[in-house]
Amino acid sequence: MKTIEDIRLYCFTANSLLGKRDPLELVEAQIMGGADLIQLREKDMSKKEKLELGFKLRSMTRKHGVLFIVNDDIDLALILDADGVHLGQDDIPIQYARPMMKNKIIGISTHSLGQVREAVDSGADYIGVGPVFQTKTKTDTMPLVGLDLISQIGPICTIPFIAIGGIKKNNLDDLQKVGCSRVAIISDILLAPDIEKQCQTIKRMLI
Ligand code: TZP
Ligand code: MG
Repeated sequence: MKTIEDIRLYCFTANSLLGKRDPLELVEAQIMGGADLIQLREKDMSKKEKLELGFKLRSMTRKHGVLFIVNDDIDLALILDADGVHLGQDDIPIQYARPMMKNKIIGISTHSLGQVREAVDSGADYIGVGPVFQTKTKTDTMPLVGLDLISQIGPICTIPFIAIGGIKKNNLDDLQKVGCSRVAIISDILLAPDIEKQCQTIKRMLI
């Protein structure tokens, strides 16, 4: 099983980009293409629907040795025996989440250097940083953080930091030039004509 240090390519369930496609097939294609982690992120499903999908994802990710993280919901993460939970700035604060999650992974979304420091100090296992670039996938985003913030994180951050928001095959080089080779990608993978191949290409570019 991978650890959070191994993460290069952080992937997602399809959420609003699903269309008529089978969510499990899309996840499997991402895993086959080299996804290191799958996050269950479904904003329009009920908890019961997320639970049902989550059980299938747990068994698929376990079979392939890929990490499985649940967005927002600590209760679902625990019921599903996920590897961890991902919390935003408006979700349950980490000091309340940690006693329940114990040694499991807690990831925190951050949008500024102050939030990065706070997340590291509070014992987060990794952080997401973004939105780096313009994105249509999440509409309630904070202002863009840009490559400038990413370039400042490396020197002060002792845990893995993962760039998110508008990350595409075509801007990976720019990100890597400012010291970030861990990326979370939704649309550039799930809207690609061949998801598995797109993951392979992106994974190969990440050093
Ligand atoms: N958090 C900040 S931006 C974003 C999330 C979940 C969406 C990223 O999606 P995409 O399609 O990779 O820009
Ligand atoms: Mg959240």
